[in-house]
Order: sequence, then C-alpha cells, then structure tokens
Amino acid sequence: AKGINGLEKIVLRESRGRSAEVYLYGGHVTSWKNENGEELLYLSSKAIFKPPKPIRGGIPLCFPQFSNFGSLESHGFARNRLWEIDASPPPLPLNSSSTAFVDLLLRPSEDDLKTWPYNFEFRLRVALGTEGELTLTSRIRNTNSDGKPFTFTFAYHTYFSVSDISEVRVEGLETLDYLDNLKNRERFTEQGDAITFESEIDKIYLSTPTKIAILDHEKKRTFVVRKDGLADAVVWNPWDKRSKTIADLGDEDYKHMLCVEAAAIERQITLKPGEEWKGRLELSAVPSSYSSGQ
Ligand code: TA6
Repeated sequence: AKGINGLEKIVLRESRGRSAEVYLYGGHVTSWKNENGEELLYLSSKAIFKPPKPIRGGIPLCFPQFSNFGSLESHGFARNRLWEIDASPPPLPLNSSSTAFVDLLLRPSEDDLKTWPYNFEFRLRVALGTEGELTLTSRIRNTNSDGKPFTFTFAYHTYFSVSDISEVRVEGLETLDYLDNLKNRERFTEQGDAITFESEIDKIYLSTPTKIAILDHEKKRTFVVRKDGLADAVVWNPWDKRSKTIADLGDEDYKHMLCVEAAAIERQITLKPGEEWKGRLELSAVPSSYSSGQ
C-alpha cells in the first residue's frame, strides 16, 4: 500500500481487527492497533517521512550503532535506508500464534560500504499474533567474503503511546545498573521501586530481565515487553525542555510517549563471516487490573 509521501508500506491485519503497519523506508513499524482500533505506538504528527530523516515514532531500528557509541551517524543507518521485501526468507520457525507477517531485507549499498566497510544481510520479520502481540525478529548475518568480522550495537527504539506520562510506571528495571546518558554515561545503580517519570530521562539499563512491563494507570493498560538476545534496555523521555529542540516532535508530545528500547549496547555483538545474530522483541498490550503489580 502507499503510505505518507508515497512511501511504500505493508499493512498486516488479524481477523479480530488488530493491525500493524511497516514502512519499507527504515524497515520501520509505524502503527500497531488493538481490536478496538486504538493505536498502541506513539507516532509524531510532525514526523517527516522523507529520506534521509528517520521517522519520529513507531519502532526505529538502530543498527549498526546505537546512539553515538562509535563513528557512524547517531543510531546508525538502517533506519533511513530503503529496505526491500525479502522474497526468499530463510526458514524461520513461525511463531505458532502468528497470523500475518512480512519479511524485509537490508543489504549495504556501495555508499554504505564506504562508511561501514562490512557486507551484511539484515533480515527483519514483523509478525502479528492471534492475541494481538507484535513480534519483531532481526537476523543479522556477516556476509563478508574477505574473512573480516564486524561489531555492532543495536536497539528497537520503540515509542509506546501512553495517556499521561506522570501516571506511568515501568517494572522490571528496579535495582539494576544503568548508564545515565544525561550524566556523561556514568554508571549508577537504580534504587528502590518501579520507575516513574517526572523529568527528562535517558538511561541504558544493563543486563535486564527478559520481561519489562509498562503500566499505564489512566488507560488501565499494561504493555509487556519480552526480549531475547538483547541484554539491555533504554528508557527515554525528552520531557519539556529537550522536546522543544526536536523539530519533528510536538512540544507537548512527551506527555503521551515513552521509549522503552530492547537493546544490545554494553556488550557489543561481533560476527565472523558466516555467523548470524538474532534479536527478538515481542510486545503485547493487556488490560491491567487494579491489583497488577501494585
Ligand atoms: O534512545 C535514547 C536516545 O538515544 C536519546 O539520547 C535521544 O537522542 C533519542 O534516542 C532520539 O534520537 P534521535 O536520533 O531519533 O533523535
């Protein structure tokens, strides 16, 4: 289907009305809706949808570099390249509950090889399950023929839609070590209870559990993030002041978004030729009962 600015997108639909949308530009998931047609991901109304600007919101893919941990452009180049549909994906055990899926593929261009001189194949499967869960499976393979290994960092930079950031809490990260991006990436240990939000936050939680929950009290909804192959988790909200410096983000939008990003950052991934890495993200959204986690 044609998306914004004529960019190609794929729409996945599940029989009970749930859906997801993926742009070939960036291999970028921009929408995930539940059976009531409610949007579960935040997408900026000021998102630009024009290369080379990555799309603000949804699920940007950060590869081969998270943030500016290295010499490449921030968050790497995968999120602003045109991906193709993978017509012959390698056999990938389809999650038995998946009803609709699409396979995308990114290979480096000649220009990409000038800035990052490694041949790779990045295969992304986006699948929508019968319970409405959204699964992203990334398989990255070193296809260098000259014996060169490569090293990368990675993140699914997911923007969740929340009703009021001050009413949100994140469970599963308490007592963990983190690097604070607002304090020169110094290392600290999280104290106390669930994470709540009252100012700018930009933290990389290290070696987290595979399950993280985002409780939206006002919406009575809990997002459950499950991750595999992705040791770390980034939590980001720009809050008011920093939002104003981000042109494609509405000034007040920080109240309605929260990034919780399954990532591999502290321990970089190294692949020798022929080796493949797999990183899987599963998102579900469930009604939360009053007692849940409280
Ligand atoms: O994941 C958090 C972060 O790295 C922040 O430091 C912030 O800059 C954000 O990502 C957005 O980055 P972007 O390049 O998409 O503007």
